[in-house]
Amino acid sequence: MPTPPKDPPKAAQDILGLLRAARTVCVVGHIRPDGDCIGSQLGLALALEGCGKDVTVWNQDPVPPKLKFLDPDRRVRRPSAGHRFDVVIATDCAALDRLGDAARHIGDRGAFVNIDHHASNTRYADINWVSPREPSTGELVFDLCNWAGWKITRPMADCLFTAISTDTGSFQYPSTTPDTLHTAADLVERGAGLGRICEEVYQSFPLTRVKLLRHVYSTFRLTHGDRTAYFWLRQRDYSRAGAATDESEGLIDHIRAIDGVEVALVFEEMSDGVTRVSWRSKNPAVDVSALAKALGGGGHRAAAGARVQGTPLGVQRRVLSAVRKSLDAAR
Ligand SMILES: [Mn+2]
Repeated sequence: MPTPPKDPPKAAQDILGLLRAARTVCVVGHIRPDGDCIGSQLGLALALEGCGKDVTVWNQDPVPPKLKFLDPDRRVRRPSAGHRFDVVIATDCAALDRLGDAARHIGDRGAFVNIDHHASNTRYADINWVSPREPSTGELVFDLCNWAGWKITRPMADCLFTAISTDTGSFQYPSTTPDTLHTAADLVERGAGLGRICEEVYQSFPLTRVKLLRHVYSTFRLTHGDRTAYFWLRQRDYSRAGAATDESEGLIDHIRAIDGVEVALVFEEMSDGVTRVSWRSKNPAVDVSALAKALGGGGHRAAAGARVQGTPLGVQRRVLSAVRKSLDAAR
């Protein structure tokens, strides 16, 4: 059964007006793209190509191997200089700096549009359609297609289903709503290959990632009366596993899943002396996006991240003490 129609908010109406008049459109996404980012970028790009637009899809970082099946024609390219676009659309991107290199090459444009679901979104564009109630940007793109009357083809359905599935933890996170499930069902009816998608995204880990996981299981620590779990990923852990840095995505879920753990954390040593911190919260009273925001990052109540300057131990102390305060306040 199709999702009952909602009315487009003003921002979505404005976006549709802009797109109707546009000839050239660039769809940009965030650095270290995840399934929601790539799925939303490609789903929207295919929709726009379907109605005759000249579409460019840019991401500073490559499509992760497990998502390559969504982009057989290699539409996602590295940003480059010397382009002019009628409309530039950022999908799933909470802040301008998250666009990385792409931000430098989208200056020559008619209008800039921001379609996102992060509560921390800084509303950096000319038109900002930010809907934090949605568990994924993919659902916003789905709604946009329906309001526009664009046909959702099978490849688009694959992209949008992947976007929704990955950002809801396969429909497990509490952010998942009845609408999310209706939308997912609608996409499967339109041909989204549920089996193929799950096989590619969840059942095809490279051995190098499993070696990283072995590191996680053998080194994770519990603290705060076992309510907090965390681990470190240092440069040498990646080289020992032979893994690329983007293979750390999702490792945090393995410690998040421990019974009794309310907050899970990953500390990642970046090459530039910065520590990348990721938070997950299973306690609705612990808003990790607030903790991330205090350190210059952002995200959602249950999943957030920040890049923090300082010595590794110093960063760990600051972060864990803020988590402890938040857990104490949530009692
Ligand atoms: Mn997302």
